[in-house]
Amino acid sequence: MRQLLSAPISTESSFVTETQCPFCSVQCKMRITKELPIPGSRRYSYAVEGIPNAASEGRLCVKGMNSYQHATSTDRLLQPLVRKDGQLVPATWEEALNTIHNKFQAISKEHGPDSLGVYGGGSLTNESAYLLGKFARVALGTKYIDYNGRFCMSAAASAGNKTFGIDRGLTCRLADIPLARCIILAGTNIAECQPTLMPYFTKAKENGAIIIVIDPRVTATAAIADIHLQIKTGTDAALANGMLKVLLEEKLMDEAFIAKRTNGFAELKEHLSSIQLNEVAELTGLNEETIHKAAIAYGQAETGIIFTARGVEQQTDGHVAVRNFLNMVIATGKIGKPGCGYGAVTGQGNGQGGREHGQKSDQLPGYRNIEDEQDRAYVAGVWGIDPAELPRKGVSAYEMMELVHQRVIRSLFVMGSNPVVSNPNADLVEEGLSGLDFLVVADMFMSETARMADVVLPVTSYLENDGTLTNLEGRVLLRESTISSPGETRHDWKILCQIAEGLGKHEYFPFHTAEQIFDELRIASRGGLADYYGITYDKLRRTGGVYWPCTSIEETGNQGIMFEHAFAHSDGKAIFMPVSSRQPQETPNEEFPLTMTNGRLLSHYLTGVQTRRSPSLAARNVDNYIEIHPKTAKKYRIEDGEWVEVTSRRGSFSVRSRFTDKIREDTLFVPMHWGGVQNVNKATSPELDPNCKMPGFKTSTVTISPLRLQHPSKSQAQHV
Ligand SMILES: Nc1nc2c(c(=O)[nH]1)N[C@H]1C(S)=C(S)[C@@H](COP(=O)(O)OP(=O)(O)OC[C@H]3O[C@@H](n4cnc5c(=O)[nH]c(N)nc54)[C@H](O)[C@@H]3O)O[C@H]1N2
Ligand SMILES: Nc1nc2c(c(=O)[nH]1)N[C@H]1C(S)=C(S)[C@@H](COP(=O)(O)OP(=O)(O)OC[C@H]3O[C@@H](n4cnc5c(=O)[nH]c(N)nc54)[C@H](O)[C@@H]3O)O[C@H]1N2
Ligand code: SF4
Ligand SMILES: [Mo]
Repeated sequence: MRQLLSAPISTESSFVTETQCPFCSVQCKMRITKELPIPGSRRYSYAVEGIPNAASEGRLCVKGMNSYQHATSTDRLLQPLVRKDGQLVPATWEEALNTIHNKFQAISKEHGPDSLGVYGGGSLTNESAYLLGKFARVALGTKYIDYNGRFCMSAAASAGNKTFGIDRGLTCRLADIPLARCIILAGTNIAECQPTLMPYFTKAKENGAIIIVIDPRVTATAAIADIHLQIKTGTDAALANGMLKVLLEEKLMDEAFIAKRTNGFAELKEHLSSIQLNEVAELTGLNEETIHKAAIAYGQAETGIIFTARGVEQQTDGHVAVRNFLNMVIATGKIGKPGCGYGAVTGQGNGQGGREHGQKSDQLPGYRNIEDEQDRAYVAGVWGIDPAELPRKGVSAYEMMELVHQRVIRSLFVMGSNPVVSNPNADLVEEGLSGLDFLVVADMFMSETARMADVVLPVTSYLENDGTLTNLEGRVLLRESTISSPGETRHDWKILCQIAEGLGKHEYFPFHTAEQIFDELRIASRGGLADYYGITYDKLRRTGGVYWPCTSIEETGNQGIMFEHAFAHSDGKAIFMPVSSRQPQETPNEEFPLTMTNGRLLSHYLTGVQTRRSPSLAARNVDNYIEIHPKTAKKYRIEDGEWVEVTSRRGSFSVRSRFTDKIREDTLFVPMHWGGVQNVNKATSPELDPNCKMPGFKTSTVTISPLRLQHPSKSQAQHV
């Protein structure tokens, strides 16, 4: 039998390759050099340097600098694994693929095609993401496909669609940031999450911009703020109402813009008459003067940009909270011109492209709508199938997990995600996944989800796989590989073609290169909102990146400022929406008196599967922790650095306490990068935003207690 992954991965003994960081949405370009072994040693040395490109301007953050480490780690999965007698054992590709074909066919025959589910991710290239959507609908014939981007971009994307008629992360260029005179950073921690973008903001500040940060914590980003609104978690919609009220009262709205370019202002104005600033202050835990000051700063500035990210969006009211910030943007006319706009700060490397081409349950490529007859007919035509064969819309990512739990979905195919850690209410998700008839996971590593699988498929990493990714600006970038695939790893898209072939669907998946898939994607997206038709690999090589929409080969692509003359709704106008200040959020009570939020650290990425395999990154934060204000800790008799059990209505996890006065006293913060007993998602809320099905990750009520039972300490003796 073959050896399991013990040998170092066998790529070239030395190389110089130009690639893109596999982590966040900036997609910094870099050059990695693997050098010949030092004489007498078996260890290679690697050098990493940033390559200037439009977004990163040659910068890299600590994650990018160390991203070669996981990709070249001996922990990489190098051959397929199949579960036999309860154990995952090495197998040939033939055996793994046969097992998948037989199981998928048997389950589909017995329970119908919708008993098969597909779960994708925003790290996949556009080519793999596109093919995954086609794979679900054409090869498996299931309506159940969704992806981790549901937890990431769905609130902002749905809000952008409703207000502007289109969703592209930034409506402006990064180059507009230094031109803005006021910048609002709402629930976004750029300094840790998109660190190479920070110089754009410091430049803006040097140019005299006022920076307003809205965050319950004094983050590294808040350190550059002129005004920090240290808001109560989950109350951003109310804050935006307060700011809108001030803008209206102080006559800082752009009446000409409102009249010419928007609809629905009368309703908003009427709604604002019921808003009282003192009530907003009460709800948000802020003081009236600071809200007033912040609104005036934004309203009086000649130019301005509002950014939102997951702090505002991962809430049960994420959609309407973003729409209320968009109300501010269009009420002041700060859009469609230099130094102005809105940015939903996209998360994953291909968080933008991954949400455009059909991984989402209700979407077809090019942002087409799976329930729209014309869209169905067009895509069915490109795919060579009868529109009637195309499944209808399925359900969102967490709802899929509920269907798994209810055994409506009997088999799941996971590509590019670690759902057992990243879903809310993780205990239920784990219980559901462990009851599946058949679980397939395609990954580079033995993630927590892969460990539960019946078949694990080893995939190539960003170093070895060609493809395009669309960064947070909406710029499509080509990432080409010169490195051969280690062991028996295969590209995601290749695996999809091979499974489809075994299911008798070869004619729909005849691809030999990523470029061939992209060429089909171009046609499938043609005429859609996210039109990639005019983008080719050749053009990407020549230009270094092209913004979508790009509708013809001759065109250079939208240059980055959107909505200069019209919005994307049929009448060209943006739409206001009145938003209530009192949104249904989990509220503290006697049993669960504290509000817990969560988020990210500089050195780890998402569920940590990759960054924990990078020794330089892992060493920076070995274990998870909970940020707690010392005054709150005192009330719960918790000491700095001791183990704490955190319990919500869903479940419990345990982490060490970390005292900080940089957080609100009524709020706790836990990083999201750990699984197992340290997984914050054992306690997070699975309540979904009704508009976009985003879970309310960022607001959960909990109680905390020190975990001292096994190790009685002196302090415990004093307290108990
Ligand atoms: N280092 C690192 N970088 C990453 C990632 C990573 O895992 N690690 N992940 C990438 C991905 S996929 C994503 S989606 C992005 C996420 O990027 P961000 O959204 O910036 O990251 P988070 O830390 O989740 O949340 C941002 C901030 O929201 C605050 N917050 C919490 N609750 C509230 C609230 O109710 N209101 C407001 N206004 N703020 C609140 C938190 O305190 C936190 O500082 O980062 C990307 N970049
Ligand atoms: N509590 C809480 N939970 C959250 C969030 C939060 O802020 N708080 N944020 C949510 C957000 S915004 C996100 S984006 C999700 C992310 O949640 P996940 O999708 O679970 O995140 P990752 O850890 O990136 O998991 C990706 C997996 O795919 C593998 N992988 C990476 N690249 C590839 C590839 O190219 N192909 C294949 N086949 N596999 C690959 C990695 O090794 C890893 O195992 O988490 C969500 N969960
Ligand atoms: S993590 Fe993001 S900011 Fe850091 S190097 Fe990678 S792409 Fe750039
Ligand atoms: Mo994300």
